[in-house]
Amino acid sequence: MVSQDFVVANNTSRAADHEHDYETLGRQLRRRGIDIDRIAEDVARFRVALPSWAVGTGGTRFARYPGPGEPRDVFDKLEDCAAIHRLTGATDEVSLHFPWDQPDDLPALKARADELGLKFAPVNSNTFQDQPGQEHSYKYGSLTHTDAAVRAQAVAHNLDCIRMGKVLGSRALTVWIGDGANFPGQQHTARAFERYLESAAQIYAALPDDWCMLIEHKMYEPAFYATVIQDWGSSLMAAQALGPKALCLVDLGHHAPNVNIEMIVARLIHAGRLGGFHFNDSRYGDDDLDTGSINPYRLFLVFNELIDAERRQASNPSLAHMLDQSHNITDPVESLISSTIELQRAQAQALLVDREALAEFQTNNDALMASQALKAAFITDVSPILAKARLLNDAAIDPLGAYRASGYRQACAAARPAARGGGGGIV
Ligand SMILES: [Mn+2]
Repeated sequence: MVSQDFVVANNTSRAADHEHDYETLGRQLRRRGIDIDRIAEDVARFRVALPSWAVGTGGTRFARYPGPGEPRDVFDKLEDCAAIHRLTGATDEVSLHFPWDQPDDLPALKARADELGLKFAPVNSNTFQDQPGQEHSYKYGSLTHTDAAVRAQAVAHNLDCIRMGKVLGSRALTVWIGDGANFPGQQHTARAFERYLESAAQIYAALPDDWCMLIEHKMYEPAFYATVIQDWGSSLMAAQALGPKALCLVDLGHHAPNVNIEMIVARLIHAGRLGGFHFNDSRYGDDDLDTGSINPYRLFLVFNELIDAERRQASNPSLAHMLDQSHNITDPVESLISSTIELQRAQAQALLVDREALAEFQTNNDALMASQALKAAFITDVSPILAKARLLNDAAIDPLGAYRASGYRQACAAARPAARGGGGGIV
């Protein structure tokens, strides 16, 4: 574990510089009519769930190169998540994936999470892989399969995920299916969607009152010609057909290159159906790169829509923020720490937008100054605000520096025997 005492000691040597930087930025922001403490308090309230599948090294379709001290099971994964939360103060929730994370003893897992101060975010079902001993194969689809017996098996797995999630205190089920076609003509496009709605309705009917179902769309892969839930339009149609507890989940990597994701976010908020995010970054496709590592401006623009909706008190359910990344060449703990920081950075920048001025520029069709209003917020170095937010949460001023100094990875490498390399780890 990374202990609280260690974090406090690590902060001591950085406190004076931090205070100085925070005061300097505070003076700057005061001139812009912004109270830095309010921004820091808002950022301190931000939470993002860690994906259990991302604390181990990911992989590509070609190979996986495991690192030292990888988690061996879901209990080790919780340890890593707790270490990340200790350093960031923003990640006390974990999103599990079944059956990957299915323990023999669910109450024991819940008890361990309680001990570590962790809660469970939406649980994820998996009908895009066959599991050992499974009666029917998902090779040609799951919830939309032409064979009713396969669809029933896929529905049953989702109901099982809800059952397990209830024991763990989760309140949502995320459903992503790889169903689709590789060839024109392979699948009846309309009927496949109808079968999806029929299967999803059975899952929806099993949701407890305080649960929601998050529908995750993805343009392609593994289906390379047509995917049944390929875009936000299909996702929204499904959500609206199912009922108010069905919401749309936006994974930033699941769109064509250059698609205007912030606009999708705005439209889903308009419909009251934005359920949450899988944050990551991408250059070409579903690259699952670290959040904010490729296109931080886009991330800022997404948060700009979220803050705008908040200020307008737009009617939309509260959002499930989750990371969904594949760490192939970095220490996954470090990637998750830095991704959390980038999310808070985007949030802080979006909180700095002068919305009154922006509204006026928009009304007057002053395109240049409107874009400058956004840029002024984006180019402000909000790092001292992020550090302050972490201090408010008893976390580290410099989480990455503290992590490297903690020797956590080395301790894990000693305690956890090396995982074998081998097959592709794409998830
Ligand atoms: Mn995802």
